[in-house]
Amino acid sequence: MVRHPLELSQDEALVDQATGFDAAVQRLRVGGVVVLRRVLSSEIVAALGAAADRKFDVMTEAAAAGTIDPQDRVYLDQHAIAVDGVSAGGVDCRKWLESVFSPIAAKILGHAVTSHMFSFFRRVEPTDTEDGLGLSLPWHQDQTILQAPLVNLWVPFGACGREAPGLELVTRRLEDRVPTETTGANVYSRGGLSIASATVQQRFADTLWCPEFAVGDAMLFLGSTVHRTSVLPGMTKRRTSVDFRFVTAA
Ligand SMILES: O=C(O)CCC(=O)C(=O)O
Repeated sequence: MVRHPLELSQDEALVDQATGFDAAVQRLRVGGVVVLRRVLSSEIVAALGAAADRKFDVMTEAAAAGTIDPQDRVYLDQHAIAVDGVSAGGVDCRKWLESVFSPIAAKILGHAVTSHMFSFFRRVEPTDTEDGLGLSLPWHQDQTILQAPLVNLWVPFGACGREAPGLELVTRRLEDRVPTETTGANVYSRGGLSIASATVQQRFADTLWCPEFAVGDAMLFLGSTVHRTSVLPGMTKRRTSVDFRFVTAA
């Protein structure tokens, strides 16, 4: 596979090495996104995935029993569950993700960081389409939704981008809010949070990137980076992943 300029190889990507850390920060500053190849061990990724699956099971049972919290129900209907309260091997997932990746986010945001409650484990099926159930997220900027600068850490728990849905991104660092539209197509566009595909094509067609991911890869992108779920024809597998947001600490 040809290497994209906004990715770091396994050796470079080790976030506890000064060189990998600086290179990741540099790529984020230039292109708004960096993919860190094989930065997490397969054991850790499997533990995170199993922890997410357990909480999906608990939430699904609670929904069936009518005991689920109404907000959790809204998330579950979007195939998402909050990262809060999930542990893997006795370790709190939120704290663990913070401990590994917050130095990069802090450097980008120029301040100590914490994770935002708007952080989710997500299951995306190849049958999730923008015009149908609305579970694949349309073009958007996270910053428009949270109304604050942030860095998104996105980690899939299995290979994706080829057989399972991935993510498509604009590989340009943007400072401004890209205009949004309000349509009835899905939960994002109903709230006026989605960016029209025509706008993305007009302004950013030459910068679009749909990375393929292997187990252990992680991606970081800025709150201003325009992105969407990528469901391509011929995909057959479900993807489970975490999208985790770093914001400045109070
Ligand atoms: O995982 C996905 O398909 C969408 C995630 C996303 O858009 C986000 O993390 O903001």
